Amino acid sequence: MKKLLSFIWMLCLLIPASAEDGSRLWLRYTTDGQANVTCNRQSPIVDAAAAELRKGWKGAPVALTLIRNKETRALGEEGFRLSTSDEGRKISITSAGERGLLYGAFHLLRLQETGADWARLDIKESPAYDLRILNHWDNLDRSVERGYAGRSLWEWDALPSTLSDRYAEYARANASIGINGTVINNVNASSRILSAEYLEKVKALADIFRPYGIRVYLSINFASPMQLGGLPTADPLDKQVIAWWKEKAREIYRLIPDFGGFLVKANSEGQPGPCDFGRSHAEGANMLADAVKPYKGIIMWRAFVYSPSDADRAKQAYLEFQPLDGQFRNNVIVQIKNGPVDFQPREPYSPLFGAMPATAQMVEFQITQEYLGFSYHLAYLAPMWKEFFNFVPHASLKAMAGVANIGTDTNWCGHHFAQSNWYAFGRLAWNPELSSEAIADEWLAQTFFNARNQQHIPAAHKVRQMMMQSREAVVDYMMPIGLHHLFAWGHHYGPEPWCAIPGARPDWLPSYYHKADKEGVGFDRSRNGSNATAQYPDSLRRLYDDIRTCPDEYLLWFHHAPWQHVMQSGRTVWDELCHRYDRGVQQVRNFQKIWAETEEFIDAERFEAVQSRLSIQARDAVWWKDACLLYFMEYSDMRIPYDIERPIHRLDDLKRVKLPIGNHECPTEQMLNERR
Ligand code: GCW
Repeated sequence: MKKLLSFIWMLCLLIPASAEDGSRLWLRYTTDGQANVTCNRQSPIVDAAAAELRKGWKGAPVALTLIRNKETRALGEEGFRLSTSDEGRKISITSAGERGLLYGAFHLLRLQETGADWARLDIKESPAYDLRILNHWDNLDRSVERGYAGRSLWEWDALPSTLSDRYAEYARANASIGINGTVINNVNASSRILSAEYLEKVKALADIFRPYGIRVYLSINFASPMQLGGLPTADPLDKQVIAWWKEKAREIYRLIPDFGGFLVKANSEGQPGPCDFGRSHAEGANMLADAVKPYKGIIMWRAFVYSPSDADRAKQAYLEFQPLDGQFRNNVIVQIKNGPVDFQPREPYSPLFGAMPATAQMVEFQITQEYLGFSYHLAYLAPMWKEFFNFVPHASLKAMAGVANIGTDTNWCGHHFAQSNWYAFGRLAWNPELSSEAIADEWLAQTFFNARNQQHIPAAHKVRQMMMQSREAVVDYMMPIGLHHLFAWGHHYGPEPWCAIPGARPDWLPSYYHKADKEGVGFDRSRNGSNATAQYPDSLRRLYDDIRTCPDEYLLWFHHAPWQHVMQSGRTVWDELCHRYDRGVQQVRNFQKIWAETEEFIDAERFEAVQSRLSIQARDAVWWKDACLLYFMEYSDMRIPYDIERPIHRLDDLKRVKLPIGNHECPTEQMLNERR
């Protein structure tokens, strides 16, 4: 028996303390828990801050001080001052609010992990936005719309009595990057979420998230008064409907006093909304806003609306919402996707931003890679979001939302590098002025490399470069120079520019967007076409309207360009397409090489996981290139330039490829391997 016990003990010593499976995200620090941390206040949030420092801080004693003076008040409840004195032998974090101390603690740990020197620090930070929020498209059956990382984290059947450890881990990870709100259910919402049974479950989650400074919000179904309350109508001006929502708000706030409010997708893609009753979006939003107002709740009302009847989908959100400017209550924020169509690899910004000066607006980014290779492709999205801020000043917005890429996968996001997008979203919502490079460096130092190890630095540098090029590479091999929505019917993973389904909604087919014919390719949105350019401020309108001045990246978004048209690059449209598709493929090949070089610095488990996804990505890039070039060649009737890699597929074969997945499913690796 003794022998057996000592054998088991030996085995335990051999097994590493924690597998390198990505489950620790960017929070990989460990110490002996001896850090000297003092606080002048105790509360669940301050305790969480102190616990975090005890878990990971290796330096001098830290004093967390909650204090309301002129300085801390100016930084706000979530801001903090982090300073050192006595040559770094004393560290102080002060804030007017408990959450400020929490964010200060995480900031200090980040400095440690990224190799900063804390001998002489004096940092003041406060977030750019009061609301930095994730949107989960999680259904109550635990499927996740556009989720590629397993199932929903929320174990609805087990809640509220059984609480997964991952709930607190999730909240902690969010707090570490400053996220302070979460909408936990899909915008295509089931009205059941508002039932008494489910609200108890929501309350259980809210209680776990609260010590990490995170508030819970819910997506609601506008027809809930009918579906759940049995009323004959959901008309926002109906007295009974108004009373129903008021009572519902009261019920929610009784359970969750700091409940954040509602997110609403109305009259969009078949969801019910005020327009069903002849009311406007503003009337619908305002009715809900009044219901949550007494509790300081807010309404995030989505502007993602389009119908098959109108000419140009890219114009519709603006046409519907711009005339409503000034009609919304002041606790309503209109939530707008970054681009006018739908989270494509590249879109111009949505012209609705800035067009409603009397209305609060917020941007919705998509962290989950619905249109950028799911969790199979490495695409670091910070550069895409920064590109948006080149056009829309961040100060003109009220808040930032991101559609989450989180699920039950051990590494949370499916792809180890997809974690960087969750991370980057949080960091940018805190400070949109951070550069994409700086965020990538931070994330890499905390996740993969050791910032204090000189040998790691060149490898980290190359991987950062790879991240920086990755989104552009996806644009190149999927949809360069303004092409968009060339995706397969039924899912958004692979290419199907030829897709033709008899009777399908035209705006759900690729040809609606690319309009390839013998003359050329692209959607004419100039004044000769749909005139979507007129929705932009004058200087941009002029730039985009003229095919000679329209930037190459947006050319086929705004113009139906002749195949022979010479672009700003000096190449014809056809040649440029060929070059971009090829460049995308070559870049992914290069990513594989860069990654191979990191092998000696990275644990085998994560190294191999990333390597295997990069090889899928490389094959997918060729799939995209061959499919699109061979298809468009039938119209251009031109040759693929000789310096470009030849296609390895035949168009007929590619047309037969069908991934056996439903609209909201993620292919397995096996499916992708067998596809060819
Ligand atoms: O992009 C589309 C997605 C839908 C999504 C919708 C939306 C939640 O394909 O899955 O539904 O956008 O944003 O409402």
